[in-house]
Amino acid sequence: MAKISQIRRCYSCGAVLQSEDPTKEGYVKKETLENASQNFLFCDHCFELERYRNKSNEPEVSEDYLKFVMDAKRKNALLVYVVNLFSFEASFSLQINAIIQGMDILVVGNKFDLLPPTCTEEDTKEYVAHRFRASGIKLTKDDVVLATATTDENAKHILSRIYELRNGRDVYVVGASMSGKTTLVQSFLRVYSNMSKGTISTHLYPKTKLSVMEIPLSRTTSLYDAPGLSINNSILYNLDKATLKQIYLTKAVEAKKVSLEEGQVLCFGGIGYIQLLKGKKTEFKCYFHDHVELKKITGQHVDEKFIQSVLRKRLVPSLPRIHSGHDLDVFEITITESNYRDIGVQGLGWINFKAANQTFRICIPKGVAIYSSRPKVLTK
Ligand SMILES: Nc1nc2c(ncn2[C@@H]2O[C@H](COP(=O)(O)OP(=O)(O)OP(=O)(O)O)[C@@H](O)[C@H]2O)c(=O)[nH]1
Ligand SMILES: [Mg+2]
Repeated sequence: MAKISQIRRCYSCGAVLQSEDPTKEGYVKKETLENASQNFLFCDHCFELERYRNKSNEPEVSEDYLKFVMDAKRKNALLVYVVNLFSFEASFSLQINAIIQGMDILVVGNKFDLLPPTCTEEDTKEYVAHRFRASGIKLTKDDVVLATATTDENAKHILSRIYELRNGRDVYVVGASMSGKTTLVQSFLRVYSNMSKGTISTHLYPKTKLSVMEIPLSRTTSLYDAPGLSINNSILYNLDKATLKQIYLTKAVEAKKVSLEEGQVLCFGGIGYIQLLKGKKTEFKCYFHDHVELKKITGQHVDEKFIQSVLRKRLVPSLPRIHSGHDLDVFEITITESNYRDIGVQGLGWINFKAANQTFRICIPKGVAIYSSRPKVLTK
């Protein structure tokens, strides 16, 4: 009688897995191979590279942008750091944060209109300050102001805070691309057109290719608005124009409830998914654009089922550039505490749940960042 056994391959490099020779490709420890019940299995080499590349991707920083921020530091300028409240958690660059340590910073939490109306201003400011502290910048909620820059509602208040804090110094507006810096600066110009008698100009920032808008504040000082930090680790950067338009949030996000049992997968359209690898049935509140289809996949081989659904364009939106599991980054997160937590995908949205020692696996397009944080929207 013939005994047939399936030969398994490394999910990442595709090498046939073996436990005999650690010097040859596809080596994986015997016990890992024997005990692996999951669909994904990595050889030890890829396991180190992929799974423990647990540090989520940071945005790319250009030399020009570094120069812009270093100049702000050298001039002891006031930094106005604008974040997009819907998704900014993975937008920090350690390199930039190292430079801006110790500078005077006013954080503008912009796009407040995109958060659910239940979010209070005080809680949101505290959340933003906490995210800055988590990324190494010591701020309190008093260093944060909120804005909806598309209306002029808070422009006067923010501008007077800037004048108070700048104390005769230059002002540099920084933050990720699309966070609303230029919209904010334009709202300043509308509410207070006499910022200076000088002429507003757009020119290349010295020794860079950055096109900056310079607004004179006095005879010798200015406010500078440059194109922001790259969002190459955001899902928004990875979408074609039509899909981007489809899922780009323009009104307050609403929570949708979905629950997962162990092993089940929740797809964020054809963009990625989260799987409850280990843990009790968990209820999620999902904060995504209405057009991101939230669909469950159950049973075996969920990864293969996901890829097939994407290829057949059964999930909305479906990303054209996912052809196989190799186009996805895989992360695992175990949450040990027993509080409410968020897990988010940069630019796309987040889920909120009661943590109870669950382990999650998250698959998203290569290069996109994920994050885990305390809840942005508190459960009241
Ligand atoms: N819903 C909402 N949209 C906003 C808000 N502020 C800006 N936007 C939109 O966000 C997009 C980006 O705004 P910009 O002001 O160009 O962003 P930026 O930070 O200057 O971007 P870069 O110059 O690329 O770094 C635009 O479509 C704005 O209309 C806001 O408060 N709420
Ligand atoms: Mg701009």
